[in-house]
Amino acid sequence: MELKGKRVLVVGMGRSGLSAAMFLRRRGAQVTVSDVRSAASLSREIPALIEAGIMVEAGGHGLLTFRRQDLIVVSPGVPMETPELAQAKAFGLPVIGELELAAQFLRGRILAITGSNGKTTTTALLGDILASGGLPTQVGGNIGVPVVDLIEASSDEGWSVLEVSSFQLESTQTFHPHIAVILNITPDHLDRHGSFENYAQTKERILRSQTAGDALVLNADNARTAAIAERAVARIHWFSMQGEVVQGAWVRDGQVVFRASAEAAVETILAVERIPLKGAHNVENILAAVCAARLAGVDGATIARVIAEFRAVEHRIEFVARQNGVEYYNDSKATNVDAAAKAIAAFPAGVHLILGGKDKNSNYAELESLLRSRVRAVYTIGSAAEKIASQIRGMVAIMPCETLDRAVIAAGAAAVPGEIVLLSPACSSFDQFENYEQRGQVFKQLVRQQVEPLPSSSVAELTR
Ligand code: UMA
Repeated sequence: MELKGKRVLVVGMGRSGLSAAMFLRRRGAQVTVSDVRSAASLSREIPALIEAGIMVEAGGHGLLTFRRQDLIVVSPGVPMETPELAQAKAFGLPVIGELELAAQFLRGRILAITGSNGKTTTTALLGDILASGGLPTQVGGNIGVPVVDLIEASSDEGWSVLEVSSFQLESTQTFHPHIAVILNITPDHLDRHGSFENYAQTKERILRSQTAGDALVLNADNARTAAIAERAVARIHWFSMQGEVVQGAWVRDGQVVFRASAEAAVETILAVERIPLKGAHNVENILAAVCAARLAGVDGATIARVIAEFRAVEHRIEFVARQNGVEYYNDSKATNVDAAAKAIAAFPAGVHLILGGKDKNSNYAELESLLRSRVRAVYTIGSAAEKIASQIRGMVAIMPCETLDRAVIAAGAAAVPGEIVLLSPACSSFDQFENYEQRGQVFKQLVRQQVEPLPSSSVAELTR
């Protein structure tokens, strides 16, 4: 793709948009960025853009801005149905996402991980395993590092380990992972994709450019994921918690095992009890990672060593503190119902659960059996609070708290020794926070303040 002299519009001035704009500018494009946020709220971002010679449109998207372009690059959080984008497409302008832009310039091989839950943990773990196996490795994507930021340091011998979301896959055309992993597909982002089937089909775009020489790792236990096998051209390796697979990874007599092909010997990787991460879902993530890492050529002993030393990624069932026998866990990354279900299931009983945030057209009644069997009380926060309460009423005690600080205080006061306070909100954060990371940081600060009181100004600073 030739960028020199091209007029390129970047939509969105978040992490992806800023990186894409700077990359395009460095490659000689005439770049404009457009964002719905006001110039005042973008006061941190705008000076560096102007300095780099990038034109800025703030406070809304102008129809004309979207017309006079050779290419439009969209941030993942911007829906394709946005009227200005839809109109630009109708005029025949090429519209791609930041991932597709990066894919056209990234050198070396790509290991891409998608799924509704477990992506970040599996991506971080695979990044560590490949690097420990001596492979030049970079990690990026939805995990927080825009893929365009990996281009300059990429090499033909190297690997890019990428967490890819449905938002990023939606606008891909040539994105071609040499190894693709689909961990699971359960309802998420229904507000954006309209239906579960649309969402699932967007995830399937990960294999769109794969050929027979590539590899695809699929979850045999998740029906919607397993169904993808019919449409795949790449070699499939399966992982399963429920039983043996012909080629791939499973659990046998308490050991994670792997078999490269029907004819190959079964390799023992490590005992399940050596996995340091909480929850059965994390064993699934490990099985997927074992498949992908063996396919990338890393030996079993290295894989076992890295897994045994791996610690929970921040905001995923992350242990925060223990006070008077009560343990606090931050699972702010649980932005859908299935993720929250997995976190609750990681604890046998006595959970004080903080739920809520911005609803994504989810059904919280799906938590019923877990709420009844493991959860002592639910503390609701955010704009989804009333909907959540109406769907789970009668299943568990509910305490409306509106805000996270009130929920932490209420849950901490109610929990008795041996019980758990868990933030696993099943919603996105955008109604009260900048993103799930900030929500998790605020939670941790509030917990630490409760355990070891801090001056109130530091929490005020964080929540501002
Ligand atoms: N904006 C517009 N017009 C719109 C909508 C948004 O101008 O119609 C602007 C916003 O005002 C804001 C910017 O777009 O200034 C935000 O862009 P963005 O939402 O794409 O966010 P980024 O900061 O670029 O972060 C994105 C991913 N965000 C989303 O997909 C929502 C990050 O994933 C990712 O880490 C980052 O790129 C780097 O690749 C976050 C996420 O929540 C973690 N992902 C979802 C998830 O995991 O569930 C998919």
